[in-house]
Amino acid sequence: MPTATDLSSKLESIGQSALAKYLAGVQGDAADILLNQLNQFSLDEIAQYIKTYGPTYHPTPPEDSIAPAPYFSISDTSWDRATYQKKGEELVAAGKIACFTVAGGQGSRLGYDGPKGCYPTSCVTNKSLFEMFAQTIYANERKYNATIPWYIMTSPLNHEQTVAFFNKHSHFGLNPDNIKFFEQGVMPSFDAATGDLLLSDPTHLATNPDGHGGAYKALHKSGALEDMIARGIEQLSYFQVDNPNAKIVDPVFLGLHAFSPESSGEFSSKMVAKASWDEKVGVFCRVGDTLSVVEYSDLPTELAQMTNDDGELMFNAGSIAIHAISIAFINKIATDPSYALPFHRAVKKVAHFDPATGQHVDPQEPNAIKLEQFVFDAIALADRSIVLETDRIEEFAPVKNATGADSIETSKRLQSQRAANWLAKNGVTIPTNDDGSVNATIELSPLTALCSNDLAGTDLPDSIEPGASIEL
Ligand code: UD2
Repeated sequence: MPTATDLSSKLESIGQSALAKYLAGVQGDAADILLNQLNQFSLDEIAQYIKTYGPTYHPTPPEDSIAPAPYFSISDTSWDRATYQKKGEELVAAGKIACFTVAGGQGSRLGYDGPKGCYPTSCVTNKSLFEMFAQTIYANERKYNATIPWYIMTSPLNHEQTVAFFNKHSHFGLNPDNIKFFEQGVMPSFDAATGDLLLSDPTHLATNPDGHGGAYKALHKSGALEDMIARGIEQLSYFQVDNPNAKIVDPVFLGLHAFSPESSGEFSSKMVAKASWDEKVGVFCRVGDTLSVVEYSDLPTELAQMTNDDGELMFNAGSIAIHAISIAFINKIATDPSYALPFHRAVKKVAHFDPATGQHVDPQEPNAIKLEQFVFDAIALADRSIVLETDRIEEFAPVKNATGADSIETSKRLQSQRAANWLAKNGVTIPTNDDGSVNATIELSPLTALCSNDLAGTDLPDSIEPGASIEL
């Protein structure tokens, strides 16, 4: 392992003089801790990232034309939904599907001091997001008489708390052997003005999780991919920790992804029609010849607002961050350098220790660059990637913010609305407000039903009382 002297001269040679000088003067355990951390990174790669994304960063304007992406429309009857559903069900029943949740984010917008998956979210009983997903997996295992392993990506910021939460709740009744937690990687944060690597304290570099796109490497490095291969898993059902309505085992989607001639079975996605031009979701677009997600912050306003003759948004395919990804494709992205994903750059406030003054600095303005990879950038590397439209209320109730749009309040309303829709389809009279919204709070456990059809023949009330709060 390189010594402090080796690393000091290496840092000097890549233009990190301040850190090189500091490292040369650090002694004992403190030096060991810092050395250990530095040795986890390739300093040549870091130097390259700082050169590309640091103080002299020049974004290259996109040269390719942008057009709306094609997708399998929810109202299109020209493709055989029933056949794909059957094929998808066969995959699940054969034990070839695993669930994969990305849960490494900080959840800072929600203002919750813990892993987001632990957040009380169900609309009547306040089950955590993790419990809702666990019960959904359990119910699917029961329905298909199959094991559905669950892989959960955490980050160094929340790994221990996440594992402890599952232990405390006895894995919500799932077999612990079938739940695998692994940590995503981190990237060093660096000063936006100087490109200097930052220290979070006297013995640690300041780092940030490397984005959900870090999942590919982390799946490989942690042994999770190997575990999937040993279990005969072929496809992953990918979803974010913040969406309690995600249909995390969807045979139609999995069948279409794996068997449609229009898909190479590598990476597929789901979309909903955007609620408004400025909704904060990425948009599926065709950039040049390639299908891509253009993040909301990158889509020019004039394109986002463009409408067709019927007044509908042209760029309406909003990403709900649900994907199907093949194990073979993940392996390729993780191990083949020609499949490397790009980095996205964000300028953020990063508190740090100044080695020159020995002072802790709490910046008032954004001062540092954080680099992240995005999972959906792999779409461009797939041979043929498809997008399936789905219904917003059925599948998208994100919990992002403490209040306002995409908050716990809007999520609970959507969960309740979905439950009401399922009950109404099965003959239950639902009380409504003047604006048509449900005048009750209704929680339907995944153990009761995974879709409205599951309610057929079950014992249901004739009607729900106005204003009731009810769990079924
Ligand atoms: C994401 C999508 C957006 C849209 C929306 C739907 C991105 C960049 N944007 O927006 O286009 O689809 O979701 O809800 O994804 N995470 C990690 N590790 C990380 C960073 C994030 O695991 O290093 C997880 C995080 O725990 C969460 C998910 O990724 O489950 C989304 O992260 P976000 O909250 O940063 O993305 P958001 O809501 O801005």
